[in-house]
Amino acid sequence: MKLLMAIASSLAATALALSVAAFVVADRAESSARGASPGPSSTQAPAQAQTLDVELGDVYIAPVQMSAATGASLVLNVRNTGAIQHDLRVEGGPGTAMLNPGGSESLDLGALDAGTYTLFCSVPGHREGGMVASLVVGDDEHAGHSGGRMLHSDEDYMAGVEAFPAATEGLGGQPMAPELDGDVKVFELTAEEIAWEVEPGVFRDAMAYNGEVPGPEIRVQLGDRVRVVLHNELPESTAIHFHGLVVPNDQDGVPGLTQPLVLPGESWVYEFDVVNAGSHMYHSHMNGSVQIPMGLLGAFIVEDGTEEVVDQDITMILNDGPLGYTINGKGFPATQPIVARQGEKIRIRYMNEGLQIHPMHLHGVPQLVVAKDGYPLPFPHYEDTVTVAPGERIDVIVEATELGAWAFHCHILTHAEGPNGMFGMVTVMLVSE
Ligand SMILES: [Cu+2]
Repeated sequence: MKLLMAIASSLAATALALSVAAFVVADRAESSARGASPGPSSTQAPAQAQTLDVELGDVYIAPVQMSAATGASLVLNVRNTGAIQHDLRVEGGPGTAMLNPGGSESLDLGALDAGTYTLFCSVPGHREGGMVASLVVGDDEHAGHSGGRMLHSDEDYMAGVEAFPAATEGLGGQPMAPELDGDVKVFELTAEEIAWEVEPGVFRDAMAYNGEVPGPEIRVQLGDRVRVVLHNELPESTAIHFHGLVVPNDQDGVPGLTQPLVLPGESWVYEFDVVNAGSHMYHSHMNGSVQIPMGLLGAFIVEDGTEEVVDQDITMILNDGPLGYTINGKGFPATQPIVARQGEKIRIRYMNEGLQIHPMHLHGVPQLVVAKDGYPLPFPHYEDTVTVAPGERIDVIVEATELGAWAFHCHILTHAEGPNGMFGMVTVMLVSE
């Protein structure tokens, strides 16, 4: 961070001031309730009921802005169109039950007092991930010129930018040196539940290998013999799948199909020759839609000596779910910047361990796409927005030719910015002389 600060202070031309000022997350929750209290109003005469259709997706609420009149009861017809559970709650008021995928519920709010109400999903991480909407009832004096739209907060926005890059506890994806057993490279991974600080002051229930999210980065050479020893300290069964690596069937890590369950307290040993190079991953293959989004994942990189020589080799693991929208386990402003000297060549290895696609847009310079799923492309090509689908790995080369602080973010904008500023999948490439 000191290095970044020094470089940042030398960038007089850039308007982006970086400091470690505290990021006031609490403000996010408070800026929209504005004293309105949910619940039926006894002073209103019954009138025609109003209904609004509300869709809960992964992870969004549609529409994001709703309006209703005073004096008539309001019913929200809520449907979960996503692939995971969601609910809809009125801040300080009632809410639906937890709805399974495809589930629906009519939420009768009665006749509400005039005001602006905040609606959100209470699944951990979903509100921060964008599942928040506003409901303006009547002629809300606070809605001002926005015509009922929730006004964004310049103060919160600037506080987030100024806090970047914010310090948090724990750093994921740290390089892991193997123990050697003869010629075999041995990696010990312990799966356990932890509390993980995703952004300053925000700790989420997570699952981690060796206490970090993503798990330690494994990097070996083509032809190596590798042993991975899994210790399961979770309260549930698990297993490790080596995603993208060509391994013997009985090392593929799918309980019931290629191996027994690894029960709580048990260990399991994987061992194989590494026969294909490139950017790969390891992750849980048990209760995967929960264990992987909660953090049981890591990079497994295989070098074969033919890689283009670069000044920096950066792994960017994208994830979404209970930890929010994260790059290498952190959400903005706790994401790590890329700090480069002008002219440096940087390899970025995108890996998507989440449930959604993430089009990663780097301002300033194009990205040369050189490999997909670990396999070099016969004809590398330029993109400025590189879409990474779940399970994919895409390698790009970026040349830091342009000076300045360049925003670098997912371009599904609800993964990157809300009324209270930037969050989630946002970082900065800082290029200095
Ligand atoms: Cu995204």
